[in-house]
Amino acid sequence: MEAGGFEARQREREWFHGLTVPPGSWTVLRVDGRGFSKFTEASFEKPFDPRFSACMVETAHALMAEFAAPYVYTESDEISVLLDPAAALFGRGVEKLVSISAGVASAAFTHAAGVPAHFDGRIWLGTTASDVVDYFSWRQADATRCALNGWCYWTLRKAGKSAREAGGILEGAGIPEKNELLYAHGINFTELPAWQRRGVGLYWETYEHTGFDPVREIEVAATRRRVRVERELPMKDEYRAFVGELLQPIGSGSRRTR
Ligand SMILES: Nc1nc2c(ncn2[C@@H]2O[C@H](COP(=O)(O)OP(=O)(O)O)[C@@H](O)[C@H]2O)c(=O)[nH]1
Ligand SMILES: [Mg+2]
Repeated sequence: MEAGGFEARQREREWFHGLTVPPGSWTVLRVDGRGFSKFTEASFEKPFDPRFSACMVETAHALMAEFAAPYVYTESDEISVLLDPAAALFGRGVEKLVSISAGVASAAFTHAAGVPAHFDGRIWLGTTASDVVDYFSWRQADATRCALNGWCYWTLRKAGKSAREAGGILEGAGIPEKNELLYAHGINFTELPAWQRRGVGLYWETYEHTGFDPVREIEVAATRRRVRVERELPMKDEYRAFVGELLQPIGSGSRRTR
């Protein structure tokens, strides 16, 4: 048997390796904690724990750095990482993007939390900036829905209801009933911390830095970039406008070249 042919046939069996994200498309990688309902019950406060949120934000940071992401959004146990359409990371390879995002998230979270945890990954594709606004608006609505459900469920559990009873009470209950349930237990949903109801956004902001040039012995002003962690995101139309504004310098013709 000819050795070169053998090699090529083995490579051919890496069947999905040629699968790529279409060039120029808007890509969001979303990672989600695997089995976190159970995992968080053992190590974190229910329904929300600032320590858990801090671990998620640290994980979001790591993903932002690895993928040079212009925007990263985290809610509950998931993180959405927006890629720059012009960047063509990892040759736009689907296997690479999915596995590296899940791998980075698992390592970063495990490091932050001190207990082993892992994430799955998937790819969302949009064709326009407006699709991306829809996407993040969709995830934020999910954050609000999960926060309301989580608060109701754990309020009932802490009031002595079993998992089955709490589930039964919430099944078929609408948003007003859920708000009233919380209110009856002294909780005003709209006054709960914004990060729980709206998620947390990470984006780049520029700031002026004054440094000292030791050669010329003068003070020099420089514009630098740093990551801003926004725990007080706006919601609904205001959030859409906020995301739209972040996308403007990316989506326009003036795409950054790397
Ligand atoms: N204790 C705790 N749990 C959280 C927190 N944020 C999210 N979770 C839990 O993470 C789980 C995420 O849901 P989902 O991904 O559908 O469940 P999974 O399939 O078990 O990972 C839910 O059970 C949430 O209650 C938090 O701040 N504290
Ligand atoms: Mg999960």
